Amino acid sequence: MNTPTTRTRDGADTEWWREAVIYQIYPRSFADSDGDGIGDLPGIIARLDHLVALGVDALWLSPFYPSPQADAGYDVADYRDVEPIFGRLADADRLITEAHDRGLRVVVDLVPNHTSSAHAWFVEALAAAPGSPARDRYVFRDGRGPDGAEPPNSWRSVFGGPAWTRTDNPDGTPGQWYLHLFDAGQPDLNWDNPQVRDEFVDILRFWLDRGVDGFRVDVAHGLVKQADLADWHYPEETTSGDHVEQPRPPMWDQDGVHEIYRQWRAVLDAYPGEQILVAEAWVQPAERLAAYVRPDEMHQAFNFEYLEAAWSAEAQRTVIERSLAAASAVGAPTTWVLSNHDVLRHATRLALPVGTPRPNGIGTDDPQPDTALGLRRARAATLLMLALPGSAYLYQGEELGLPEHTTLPDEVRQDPTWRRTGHTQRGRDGCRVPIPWEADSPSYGFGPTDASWLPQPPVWAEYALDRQVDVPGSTYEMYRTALRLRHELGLGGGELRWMESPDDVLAFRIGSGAGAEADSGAGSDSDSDSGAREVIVVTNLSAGPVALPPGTELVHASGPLTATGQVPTDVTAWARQRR
Ligand code: TEU
Repeated sequence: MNTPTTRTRDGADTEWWREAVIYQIYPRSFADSDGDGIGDLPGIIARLDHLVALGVDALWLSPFYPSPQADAGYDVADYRDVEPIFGRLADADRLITEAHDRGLRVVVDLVPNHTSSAHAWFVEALAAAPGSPARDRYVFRDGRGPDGAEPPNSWRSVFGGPAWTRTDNPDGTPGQWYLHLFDAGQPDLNWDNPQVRDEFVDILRFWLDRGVDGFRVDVAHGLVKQADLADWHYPEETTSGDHVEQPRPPMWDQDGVHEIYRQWRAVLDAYPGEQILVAEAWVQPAERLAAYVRPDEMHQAFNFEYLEAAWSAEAQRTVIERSLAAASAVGAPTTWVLSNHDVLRHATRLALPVGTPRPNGIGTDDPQPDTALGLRRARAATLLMLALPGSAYLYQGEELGLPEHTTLPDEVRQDPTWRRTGHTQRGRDGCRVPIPWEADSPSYGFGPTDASWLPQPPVWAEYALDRQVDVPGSTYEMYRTALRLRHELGLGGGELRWMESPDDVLAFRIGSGAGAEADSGAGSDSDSDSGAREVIVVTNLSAGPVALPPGTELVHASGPLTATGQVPTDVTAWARQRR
């Protein structure tokens, strides 16, 4: 196995990212310091101790850069500053310092596939003539048809509608079209243009110089397009890049992207410390995704195949095995993720009938998921995930067991998907609702006033952090204990070994170093006596309760065991060999 090496500030090879638990902060919705109803960087700083208490290793911040917010900040107008609604550049600096002071690493979001239409380059491109260098930084083309009135090709936006918008010439006549795989306010950059490449190297350095520990790379599979921009015939009903069909669509996962990441890796490696690149790439199968994390490219890639896996023992086992094999073939750590700002929260998703496709948002007139079932499965899924080797990503609010907001009034929806699909797909607002911190405060403690950019449902009081701290069995305390044990026992660096188990039950041993050798009686460290550093994980996806393996005792569980000490349906238990 080919293991890349990295250096820390003090010269040690810690490779923190191989087993890190990284917490995603969506700045609009985390904590609001000034009462305008939108979260901000000072708000995050004031809540950093929550992350320390929870026990994560790092945080990843979704974009906080100047932006018209056509796609909640994923439309960046200036990559080297802070959007005034989120604060100032000095706040970003302070956030990095304060996080570091608490032992937390900071990963920022880099959006290289597209800029905002308000970016100076795009404004310049619109004012420039067809064929000009300013236009060459983007993907401008003449339209098809007699008057160029048809889009240049058949591509569709991930958010619905055509992936092209026609421009007006300075004299008011219709002009060329520009490509946008997302919203019209997010024109795609032309990555064949050397200026674009130089600019992003410079942006990387700008944030590295400010002390960030890494970059989550947005739409990492989209930067390079097939040169001929060939038409693509979409299978029925497929407008998103989430599911890659065969043959590969001409706008996703082109081989040319890898050269870009090799260049970026060299930029990062020239800095002291261990900064990482994380690919947000909706690429399947796992082997194809693994190409993004070869030793000279990125460090990690989000494992969306895992996120999408059905809640069945077979699907879970298969995706775990495939993920581990694909990542280890290139010497990279596996990552695990169940929720983020783009998908239904897993406490709601897992309540949907097993095997149904993941809907893009849920609204009042849709069937309403069973909240209790969803939470029960979400807790079981989380405890399974946090025992797996590799790095795990958490999304703000999942540690409270937050469900999706499934009854948002349609008129408050802000995801461009809702508008661009002609009100057929509700989109992602339901997972972006501001976090409840205190049950009895205005906006549940999100900010000093009642203001909240998306309305919080009354049920948020039940989920508020202050209702869960020190409450045995609360979702928050379940996460906290799991993260503490995972850290103490080194589970993230452990080796997974499947055990015999009844049908529809997952069972495996996970242990680090000495503990993993416990079966053979090896292990000589003081705390490595037989099995002490090994956990036996049982996730019961069958219809009835199952016994823990003989000779084991319970360490942690996602829900109460039965009166006779069995693991009920939709519960994960962590046990250890009885001594
Ligand atoms: O998402 C990329 C992407 O293709 C999907 O996550 C997509 O947004 C989703 O499937 C729609 O259902 C990234 C960001 O995570 C997302 O928030 C941005 O909107 C998008 O890029 C554009 O920057």
